[in-house]
Amino acid sequence: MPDLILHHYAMSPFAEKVRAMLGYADLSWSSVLHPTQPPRKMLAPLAGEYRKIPVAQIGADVFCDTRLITREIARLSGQPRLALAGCDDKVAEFVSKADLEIFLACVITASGPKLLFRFWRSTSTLTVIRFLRDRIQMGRTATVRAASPKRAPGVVTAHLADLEARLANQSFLFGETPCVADFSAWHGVWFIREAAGSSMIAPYAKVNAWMDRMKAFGHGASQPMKAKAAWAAARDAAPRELPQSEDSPLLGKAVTVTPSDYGQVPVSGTLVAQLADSWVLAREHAATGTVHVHLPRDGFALAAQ
Ligand SMILES: N[C@@H](CCC(=O)N[C@@H](CS)C(=O)NCC(=O)O)C(=O)O
Repeated sequence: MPDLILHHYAMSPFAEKVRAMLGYADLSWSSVLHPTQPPRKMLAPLAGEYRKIPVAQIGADVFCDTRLITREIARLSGQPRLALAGCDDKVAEFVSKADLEIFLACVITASGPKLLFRFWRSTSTLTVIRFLRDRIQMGRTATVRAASPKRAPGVVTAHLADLEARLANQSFLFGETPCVADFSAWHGVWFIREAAGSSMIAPYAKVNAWMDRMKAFGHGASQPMKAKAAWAAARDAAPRELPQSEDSPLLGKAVTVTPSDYGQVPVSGTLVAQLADSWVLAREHAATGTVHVHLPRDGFALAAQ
């Protein structure tokens, strides 16, 4: 069985960032599909209350947020530049903008009747209604400010011009081989060109050619897996050994870790490690036994329960 299990859904841009990276890294993985909006009852025994997608699992370790998932792919593939820690500050700055401000502008720009029609064709009217209701509610409670529908296309065209300039003399955004930044930029433009079928990117020749190169990496070799088999994979494994934790008065205590941008549902558990880039919570469930849920520190808040 492959090491990595990805919990995702087809239309998720952040899941596409991970799928494309798995393709480039040439890793095989197991694919567990979940609904496009909560409740995600089959994911909860593993990731608790975490409400975003994707989530990755390696045995009894569960990784929330693509920053930690890409770190695991970099480790499994032996390609350090696929993780933020393996790149310089310029890459980190680019990724942080691409993964939030640009991503939201791409989604707002691409969302329209054509995308809704494609989504509706692949699902049901009820699912589309539930999805829209969920995302409107998520937008209302978000603390991060997304560009307005009027301003978002301008944010995207400025981003496309920036990508076009970066690609003038090189094949990928930060050199001749891809790094984590290419995958962070890929998922937003993938949503526009591939998921929504928009021609907005057509005038940008270098960006289109780069997108074709990114698309050619494929998604690696994946095999479908049922959620219950993923539970069993967690139950049959023990969480991996943790590195030395930093000191924290909350170690061993019941805590919550909550995203600070959107989808701010607190994830609960016992704090078992505070590491340089992440917090690790232990959780128990009859279906999975003990799992360790890894969440990034950057962009998340830790609190006593
Ligand atoms: N910072 C997160 C963002 C993930 C994210 O926003 N995912 C979207 C789907 S692409 C999401 O979860 N939307 C709400 C949902 O699916 O319930 C990451 O890097 O993984």
